[in-house]
Amino acid sequence: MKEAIEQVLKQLEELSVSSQKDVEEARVRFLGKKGCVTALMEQFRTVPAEMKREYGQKLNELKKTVTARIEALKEQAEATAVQLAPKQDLSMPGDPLEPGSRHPVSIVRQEIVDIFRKFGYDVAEGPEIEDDWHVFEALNFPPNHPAREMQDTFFVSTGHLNPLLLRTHTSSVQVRTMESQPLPIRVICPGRVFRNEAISARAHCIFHQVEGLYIDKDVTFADLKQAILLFAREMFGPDTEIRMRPSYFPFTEPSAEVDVSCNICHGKGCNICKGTGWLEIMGCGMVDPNVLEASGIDSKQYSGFAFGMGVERIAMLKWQVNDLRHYFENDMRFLREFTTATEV
Ligand code: 2U9
Repeated sequence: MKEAIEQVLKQLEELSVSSQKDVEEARVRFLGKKGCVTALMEQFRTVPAEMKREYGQKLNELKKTVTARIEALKEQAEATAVQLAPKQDLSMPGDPLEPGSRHPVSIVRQEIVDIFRKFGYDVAEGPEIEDDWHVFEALNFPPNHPAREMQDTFFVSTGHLNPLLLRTHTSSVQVRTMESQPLPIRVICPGRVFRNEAISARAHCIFHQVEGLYIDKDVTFADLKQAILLFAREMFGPDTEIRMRPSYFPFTEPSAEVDVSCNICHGKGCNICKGTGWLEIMGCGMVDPNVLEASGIDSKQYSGFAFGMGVERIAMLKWQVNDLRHYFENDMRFLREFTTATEV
């Protein structure tokens, strides 16, 4: 066995390889399943017990030496291969970069924000992770309102006195504005909101809202109607009409749902407006006095209106998209439809 080990070392010394292929062949010859080092390892079983220690050490050393030499040869061959590789042609044109485009939800949110900025509204943003006060309590939600349940709202932490949750509407930003800004207030709050809903063509657990709030002395429902009519005409065209239907929200009284006249069939009835001639676009109302008082505003002196709309819903109406999920899947075939020269 001693001679056999020396024989292998001699072969290793004489080894002269240059290409990566040669190195691989040498590796197989020495260390492969049928290689000479592997064969010696197998022979080790037949070595008499009293010599096992000495030969065991020698064989281990041999394997280490061979492995190190093969590794070194491999590195050398790789370096040579790189040197010999044809040089890159630096004058070649680069890979084309496909310009990105704005997401349709972002385009519509910006359009809504721009319209209200033109009317003199400020824009405010706030945290997506909120506390119970800013999302529910300050907005006059009764203690047992279903939105406060785990099934409807995502709670981040429930263990302590002031649980944190993902905001279910951007109204929390208006609450923060009322708490920190001087009156009068005229603000819109765009942002992402979260609700524990099953995902379908008409609902998603994440979506975007733009909400607005106007508080001053003598603000009336007539002011609200006029602001929304002007917004609807900017957004959907100058011939647009609106109608309001009574509704209920904990934070406004009275409350209403707003429809715009269908800009597809102009009131004749089509499958977009389901034959009614009207499309629902938002909710609104006069801010409940309890909500003003909760943020320290004197409801005897001040009044206000508020409104809220889902950005995806407006975008669906604008582009006649029939499934909300398209806005979240980032399928390039869908997103490319919104690549226009002005939006890039
Ligand atoms: C404060 C006071 C009142 C915001 C309002 C609505 C009506 C409304 C929905 C539209 C579709 C939410 O995205 S949606 O599901 N919103 O109908 N939102 S009034 O009222 C407020 C907000 C803040 C301090």
